[in-house]
Amino acid sequence: MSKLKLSYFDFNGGRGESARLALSMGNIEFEDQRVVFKDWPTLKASMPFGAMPVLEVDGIQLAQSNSINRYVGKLSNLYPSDPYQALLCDETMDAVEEIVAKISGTMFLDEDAKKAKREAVAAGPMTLYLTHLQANLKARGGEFFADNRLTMADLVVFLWVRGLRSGHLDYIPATLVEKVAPLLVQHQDRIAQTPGVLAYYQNH
Ligand SMILES: N[C@@H](CCC(=O)N[C@@H](CS)C(=O)NCC(=O)O)C(=O)O
Repeated sequence: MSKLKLSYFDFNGGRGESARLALSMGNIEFEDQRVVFKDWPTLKASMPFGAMPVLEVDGIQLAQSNSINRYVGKLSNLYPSDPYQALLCDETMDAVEEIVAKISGTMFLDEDAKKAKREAVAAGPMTLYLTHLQANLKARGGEFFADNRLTMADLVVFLWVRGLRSGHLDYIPATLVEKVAPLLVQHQDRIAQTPGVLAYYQNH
């Protein structure tokens, strides 16, 4: 088994959380490097593409959250082996990444510009993405996004929806998901009750 080290920021969310969660659910041993924000400026240059998550596999650094998600999903049996089901899983994860990137792009705007941009994203693309993900979930039986079982796609959507509903993102209404995609709220609640997810958050 390869030696794994996952580096990501020290909070229970964001692009690196799905990989940490999946590795733990799969009982895959890894070094969990949780970077505190004050250390980031000195660490940034040591990361490929200057960002995290980064997964070291036997000392080789690899980046890009969804590439990491696919890899750890395969290790922990949370990624479909059927090519079409894998496509459904990937489509879901990439849709979330696309909309997450629209919000991270506002992080360092001044307050007025941030408010205007985030309100526009919430009313426009975010509503569209939530609505479409909900329609996909419904069309696939209402429980899981791919493979009729829990996969990385469910973990990624669960974490994203949980983050949106926490109200921690200024100018994104915490009630948006409930309003436009109530099935995703039910999905979040159900995934949160999965034994492996429950066990992980008892310790984190
Ligand atoms: N496309 C990359 C984006 C990575 C990214 O932007 N990560 C953020 C945290 S979620 C980051 O490292 N931000 C700090 C910085 O860019 O200095 C991925 O999917 O992993």
